[in-house]
Amino acid sequence: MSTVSLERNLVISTEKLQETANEIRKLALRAITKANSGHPGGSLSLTDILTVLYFNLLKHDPKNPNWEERDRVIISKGHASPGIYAALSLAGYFEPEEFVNTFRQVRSKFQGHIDRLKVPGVEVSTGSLGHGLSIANGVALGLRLESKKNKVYALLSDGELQEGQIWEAVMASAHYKLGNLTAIVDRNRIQLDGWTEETMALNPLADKFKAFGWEVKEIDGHNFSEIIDSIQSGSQRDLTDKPLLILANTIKGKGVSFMEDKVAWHGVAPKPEELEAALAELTTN
Ligand SMILES: Cc1ncc(C[n+]2csc(CCOP(=O)(O)OP(=O)(O)O)c2C)c(N)n1
Ligand SMILES: [Mg+2]
Repeated sequence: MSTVSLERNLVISTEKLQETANEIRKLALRAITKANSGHPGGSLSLTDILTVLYFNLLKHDPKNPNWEERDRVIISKGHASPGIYAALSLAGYFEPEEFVNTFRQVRSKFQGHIDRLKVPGVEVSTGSLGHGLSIANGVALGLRLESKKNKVYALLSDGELQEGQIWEAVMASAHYKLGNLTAIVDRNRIQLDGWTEETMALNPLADKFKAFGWEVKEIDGHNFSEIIDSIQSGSQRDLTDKPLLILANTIKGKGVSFMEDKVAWHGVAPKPEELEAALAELTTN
């Protein structure tokens, strides 16, 4: 059994992380199928990163979501709500079945896009892409002004980086030397209806962030050790170091063979028989 040792002196096996990630993926897909609506591809590509954060490295308290000492996770890709709700529910913020049974229903708090006022654990309401990094900058600056040690994580998608606002924010994070900020890009290479490089090329992405004054670590976004090491290196920086970008190479639809790297699974619900096949894969793998 391989293990990873953690900053807070916990040791969590990679098997346990994988098991948790599988459970998150299963809950997300069940909810999307029941609602017959939602975004599987970008939920599954983000899952391993969410798993490391919420089950491993993050300073947070699901019983006290507004705990002042918590790290702040600002998830800019708010359409990945099924994966986010699944992770938050398993972490203990609310009941998993409440989310699965009411996702995207009228009057449910579990809307298609995450809402801070409705769902405990959601730091910022998002869904309109492009805003998360600017918000994270403000939060990081505010915390630093008060000499607080809380870390700020901004989770971004890659198609989202085509928004002009992102690049204003990238400039500002570096200008203000936000050493308490780590941005993680879910680099699944696919956006709504095509490959990013064909729609509006982003490469060379690492070089672009470096040129803007960021430190960059490029990792396999499905390798738990790499995710942990990169996030830990971010959390060990001084408050006025360069901001850190973790460029996480991922696979859209990760974990379900027929969804992996398929543009078509960006925002389509599985049919019941497809759900069964997906759940079977996630149970045996
Ligand atoms: C400002 C804005 N424009 C359009 C959309 C509609 N939309 C939702 S998801 C998506 C594609 C996102 O692709 P990417 O950012 O790569 O996300 P991921 O692959 O992680 O799902 C789009 C265009 C939106 N949510 N916000
Ligand atoms: Mg993408």
